[in-house]
Amino acid sequence: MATISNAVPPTARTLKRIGVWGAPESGKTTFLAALNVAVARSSTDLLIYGTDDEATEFLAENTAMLTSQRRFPAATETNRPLSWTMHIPSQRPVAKRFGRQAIEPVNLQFNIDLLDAPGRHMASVRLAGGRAGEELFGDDDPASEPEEVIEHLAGCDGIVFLFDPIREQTEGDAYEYFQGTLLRMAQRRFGQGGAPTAKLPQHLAVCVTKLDAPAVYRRAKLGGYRTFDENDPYLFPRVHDDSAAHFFAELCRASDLGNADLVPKAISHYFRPERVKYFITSAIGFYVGGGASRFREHDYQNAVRESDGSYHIRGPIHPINVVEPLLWLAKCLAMDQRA
Ligand SMILES: Nc1nc2c(ncn2[C@@H]2O[C@H](COP(=O)(O)OP(=O)(O)OP(=O)(O)O)[C@@H](O)[C@H]2O)c(=O)[nH]1
Ligand SMILES: [Mg+2]
Repeated sequence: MATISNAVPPTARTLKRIGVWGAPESGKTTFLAALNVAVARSSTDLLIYGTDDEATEFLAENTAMLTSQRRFPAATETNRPLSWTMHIPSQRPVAKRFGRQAIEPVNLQFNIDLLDAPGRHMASVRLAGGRAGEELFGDDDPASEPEEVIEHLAGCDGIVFLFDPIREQTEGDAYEYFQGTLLRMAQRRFGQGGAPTAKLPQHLAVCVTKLDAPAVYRRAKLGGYRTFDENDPYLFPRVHDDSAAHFFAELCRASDLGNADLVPKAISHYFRPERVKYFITSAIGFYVGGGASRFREHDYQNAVRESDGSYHIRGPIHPINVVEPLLWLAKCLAMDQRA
């Protein structure tokens, strides 16, 4: 039986690589940019900082962009490696004498090496119709940026996969981007001789983005997925982790244009089920302002479209499930290290 130890928490350092994967405009850069705010708003005692100037600059610049300028980051033009450290209070099981186990508190110092890459680098191989992937992968240049992305993802311990239901409705290309990357990762892992049942080793946090967008929020509400946490002073709507996988599958099935319904199948074919978890997220969260102190059903949109087609953010950002996928990955990877 496990007992709680009273020892002073030791610090466990781990160097892990986390990849962020998603189609263009799926929200990768905004998700990372919102992380700083998500950490600051978290009820857990977390800390995040860059381990070099580039990573610190990214956090500082993009946090200011979202919070002061109230604009979204620009589309990513080129691969940008980012190296951060997160401090996470956690617990780990330790073996005691006589075959007993104890749970001990531990401060995880989690070094995250990320690559923020343009989504177009994750396109499929030689797509029909001259889409982005054709010219990008055409010469198979190993030094090219798309190759660097695949190389990075294949070598990651954990992956945050972002699925944007809005883009899927207009472009219908989520599966295209998903399977292009997946096949190349599998090729690197298994080569020519992989067993048919072999799975990729990574932990995968599947994150549906833009819950705050009306098309996604309405579907969550009408489908009965919406919940409220009574401990949340803002009473923001969420989708509980237990039903996140169902909601994700429903959004994938709802795609009239593309083949997104194949994405959940592909996930279960390529990844171990116990290493996959689903999160319904929003980097900017819902609007609270104009004298209101909590979420209001009739005025929740935080991203509004301007006449030039760009979006601006109306009020403070309240990221939803942005830090949680990383916390989950950190915990899984800390356990793995122990094994
Ligand atoms: N409503 C809403 N829109 C978002 C959110 N996050 C991103 N967006 C929108 O999605 C657009 C693209 O976001 P990015 O973060 O640049 O997406 P990306 O995946 O990094 O795109 P590339 O770098 O081009 O691959 C933004 O300009 C916003 O319009 C969100 O949390 N809510
Ligand atoms: Mg980007």
